[in-house]
Amino acid sequence: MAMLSFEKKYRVRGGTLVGGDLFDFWVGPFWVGFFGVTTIFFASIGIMLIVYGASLGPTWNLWQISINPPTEEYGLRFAPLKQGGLYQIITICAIGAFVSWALRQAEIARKLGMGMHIPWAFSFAILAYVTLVVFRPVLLGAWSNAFPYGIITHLDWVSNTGYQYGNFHYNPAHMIAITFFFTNCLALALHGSLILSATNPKKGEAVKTAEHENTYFRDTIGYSIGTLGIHRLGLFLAVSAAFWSAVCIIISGPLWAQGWPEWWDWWQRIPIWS
Ligand code: UQ2
Repeated sequence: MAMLSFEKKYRVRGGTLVGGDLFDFWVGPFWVGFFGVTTIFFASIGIMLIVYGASLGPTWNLWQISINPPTEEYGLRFAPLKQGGLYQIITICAIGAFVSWALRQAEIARKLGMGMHIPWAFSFAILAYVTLVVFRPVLLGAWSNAFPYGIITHLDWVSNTGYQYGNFHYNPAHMIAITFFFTNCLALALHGSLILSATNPKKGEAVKTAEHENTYFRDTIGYSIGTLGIHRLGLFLAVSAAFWSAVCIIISGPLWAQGWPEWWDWWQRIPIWS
């Protein structure tokens, strides 16, 4: 792969968190690093175990393949390989790969003298995943509460878990999470369309700058959040969506075991109504 002329300037030594300069080199365009090695390690084993699990049957239909967690009787113990043990090892590999990736991001950020915004933001995505497959199952006392690794089966899990609480849309934290997802979608639509419209003017015209971008929004809604501001807003909305997603599922069961519509009975019980 070709290296851009200015890229050499950024191929600097140092910034590693462990191992000194042991893995401080590049393979093609990719910086390796200790956590690059651990990412490849965990991801390779995890993927091979997924394929092995799929090979055990009963189907090769991509939509129907599923690696399932142990049944409830195994509680929080390790299960035999074919009774959910595979799922448990795959989950360890997944967390190992995700955390390795976050630390790789941190090392590269240090190497380039950047802030830690990227690894921190990614950590919220990891938090949401670990909440689903570790924290909540532990609080509920059985790994069986984790979601299965399959395209259709994980959708069925979401549906079943939602209906287990009557109507999940009445979960207040779920409401907040959804609102962040939708607002994030709006912000990215506004931002993406603004950037493309400014950088793709009519044939023969010069590319527009931030002055035009600011003016567009001041003229239409009387306010521009700014070029840095829109990215701060996007980061906040995305991280908040992941955070409240984790909250909405961790409280379902451990904190509230009835239907979510019933949770709102507190509103009917306010003394002021009587
Ligand atoms: C903006 C700006 C950008 C943008 C966008 C806006 C020049 C390139 C999209 C407009 C965004 C606003 C007004 C905030 C909207 C608020 C919510 C909660 C969606 O002003 O600066 O930079 O991309």
